[in-house]
Amino acid sequence: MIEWNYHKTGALLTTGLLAGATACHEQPKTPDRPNIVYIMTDDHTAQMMSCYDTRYMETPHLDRIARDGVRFTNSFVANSLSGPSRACMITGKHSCANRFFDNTTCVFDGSQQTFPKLLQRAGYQTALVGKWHLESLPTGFDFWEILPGQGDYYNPDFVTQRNDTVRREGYVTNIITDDAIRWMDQERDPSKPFCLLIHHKAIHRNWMADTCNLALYEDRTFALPENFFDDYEGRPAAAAQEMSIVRDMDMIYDLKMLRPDRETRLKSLYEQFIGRMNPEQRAAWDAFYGPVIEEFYRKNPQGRELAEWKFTRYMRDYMKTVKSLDDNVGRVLDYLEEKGMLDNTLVVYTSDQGFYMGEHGWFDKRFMYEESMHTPLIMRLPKGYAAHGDIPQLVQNIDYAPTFLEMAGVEVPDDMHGESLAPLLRGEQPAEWRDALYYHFYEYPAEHMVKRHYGIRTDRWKLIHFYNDIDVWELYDLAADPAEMHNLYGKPGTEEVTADLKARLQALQEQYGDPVRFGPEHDKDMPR
Ligand code: SGN
Ligand code: CA
Repeated sequence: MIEWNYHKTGALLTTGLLAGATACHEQPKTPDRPNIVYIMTDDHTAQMMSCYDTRYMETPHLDRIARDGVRFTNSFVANSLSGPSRACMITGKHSCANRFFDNTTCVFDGSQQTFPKLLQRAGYQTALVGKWHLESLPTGFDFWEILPGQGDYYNPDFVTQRNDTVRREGYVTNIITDDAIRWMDQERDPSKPFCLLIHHKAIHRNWMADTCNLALYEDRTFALPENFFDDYEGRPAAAAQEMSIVRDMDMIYDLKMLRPDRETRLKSLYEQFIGRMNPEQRAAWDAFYGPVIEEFYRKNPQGRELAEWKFTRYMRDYMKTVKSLDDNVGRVLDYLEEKGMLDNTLVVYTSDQGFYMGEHGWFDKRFMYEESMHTPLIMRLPKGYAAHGDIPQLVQNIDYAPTFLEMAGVEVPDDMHGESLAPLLRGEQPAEWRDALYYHFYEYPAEHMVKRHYGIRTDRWKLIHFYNDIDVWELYDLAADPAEMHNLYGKPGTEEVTADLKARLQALQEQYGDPVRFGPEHDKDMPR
């Protein structure tokens, strides 16, 4: 089994897979109805969590979840984009069934079955605070308070349950956490178990840190990833994207090099964002970025030097934004501990997808390639769940809904596509576990110009079909080529594995009811 785990510290986690597998011992009793605190961030990739990867930054509070609980080393999404990922998670179904295909044209049908509704019906108190991004208003929650669309980092607006919009003073990651803790502490019905979704805006583009973290990491420099200057040979869809750090990252909007006499495509959007700041926030922002801007325009780097400069600034801004997340996750853990609730609560930390930190020269996500199909998934388990350490099975974000339901003692509906992870969390080694994952990305033509594609990933192989205005297959041997640089499709010697993967891909499409059948002639079946 190949684990999505580029640079892990062997020492950090013990492989505790067998913890629950001591056959002669009685299984510890799992609690009947644990609380569920489901923390999800936006675009937080495993490269930027020290429990997965030690090259870049320290995330001590997230590491605490992994150290005390479990770390999934083969965790993936079904469609690497915010709205679609959220729809997959909340329904336990692939996009073809929940009908939320992309961020730009879809409105979530809130009358459909979701796990919060099923938990609520079973007597759980349910709440959602933060990013929602499904366009219709939330259903199935006793309490909710959401950011409109992507939300803002500074002094964000929230849409409340009364359907009014309230502007709040402060930094978004702190406010979401304050409100989540306030709900647990003062507003919920303490006689009932609860399920709380804390869904952050951070670390979404354009990576605006809290003023108190602006000065951090300024002494850090990073080597460009080996494939930063990828030539995309044999991969025309990869060549066609618009998510290159060198070419597409905006000097002002993304990298904050604001100067009155410079214009960039996204400058006015950046001005709106910083225009939301109060005088103290703005003064701290300008005090930090002013000298960086001055130095940048004075030195005027070009070519490779400019590429390195952009990559460095991107990494630092991203890390500063993660710092607030890590600290705020620590606050939630401390609160649960202080109230004596940790042992009766499932704490989940994940992201709506992974992200490129310069691999292939990119930022953003969307592709079925590893960095963006993978998503971090760590959990602290309620007492009685025996798993500890790494869980290597192939899991996907459609699995969260059935997992929460099974752990809450609620029957998992047959039409959910996901598998409950509860057996893995009990430390069992199920003889039959899925051996392949299905993926389908639809948002094209659109921002970043990643073409429509679907595919299958097994523990060793990945087969992808890019379609719509292109008809290209890609095949990767992840054991030999984890960076997915060599498209083996059509190469002599791969006939058998290709035929096998195509048959399995088609079987998955049939299983999930996805109408695609290998070819542009089927585009008419697709949404839009
Ligand atoms: C915005 C960003 C994109 C990003 C999408 C989707 N552009 O449109 O870079 O890919 O969100 O992200 S921006 O100019 O508005 O920042 S997602 O995580 O919500 O799916
Ligand atoms: Ca996202």
